[in-house]
Amino acid sequence: MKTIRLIGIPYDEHSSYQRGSAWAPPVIREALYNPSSNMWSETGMDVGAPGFIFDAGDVPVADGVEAIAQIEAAMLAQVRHADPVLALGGDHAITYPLVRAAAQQNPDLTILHIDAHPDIYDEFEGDRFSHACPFARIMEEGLVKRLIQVGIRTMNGHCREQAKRFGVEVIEMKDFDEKKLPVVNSPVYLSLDMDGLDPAFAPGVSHREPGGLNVRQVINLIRHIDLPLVAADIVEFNPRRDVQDLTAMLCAKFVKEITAQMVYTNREKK
Ligand SMILES: [Mn+2]
Repeated sequence: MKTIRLIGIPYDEHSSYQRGSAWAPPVIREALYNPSSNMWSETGMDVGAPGFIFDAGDVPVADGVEAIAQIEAAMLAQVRHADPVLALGGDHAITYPLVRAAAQQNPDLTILHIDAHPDIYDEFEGDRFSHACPFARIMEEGLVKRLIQVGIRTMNGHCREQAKRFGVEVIEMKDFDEKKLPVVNSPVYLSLDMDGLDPAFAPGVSHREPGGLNVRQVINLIRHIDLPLVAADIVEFNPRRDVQDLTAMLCAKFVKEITAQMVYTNREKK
């Protein structure tokens, strides 16, 4: 059985509106081990049992130009073990270096990206590494085979052009159909932006965008991945905006469900 490597990336320097997601990793860990719940995934796996999760701790990231390279190096050190890696952000800017590293181990990745926002601006407020830009950098470099975005509800003209230019498969929230979930045909990187959920379920985000996914729909999207889920991130949880730990507990639930899906989809088949 594969052990899932958990790393925290406490980094939010490229947030455009509000900082605070750098505080998330220790808050998510605390929620994960909160005695109000248990460590069982809904699939019937006790992901708290020995051998399921190896916690590699938080990556020290300095502010400034070296940060992106530091995050990539830290992720590379994890993916080299050939075990699935789950990264806790941090803002969405971390996904670019995380995918750069994951792609070195897995050249044909499909990214399943759950978000209110396409995060595909060429640049945002003069910042090409903004949390609004990671998927432009990923697609420019041809790091992945496919990018599938789900839950999007903030498309503007520029981002629509960018999506077309890069051949992104965008499932806007207005068109989301639970009976037609995206089908993948290569190993998967899951990028879960907590603002993809409706703010009623996940208020602890910087950019609250009404009209989003519910918790069950996101779990079903995770459960629908039937090829190896090799890496994932949970980003944009901002503890400063949370209400009564609702979003912290939700992140913890996703850690459990993603871990279980990683174990299941990377199992050795007889
Ligand atoms: Mn977002």
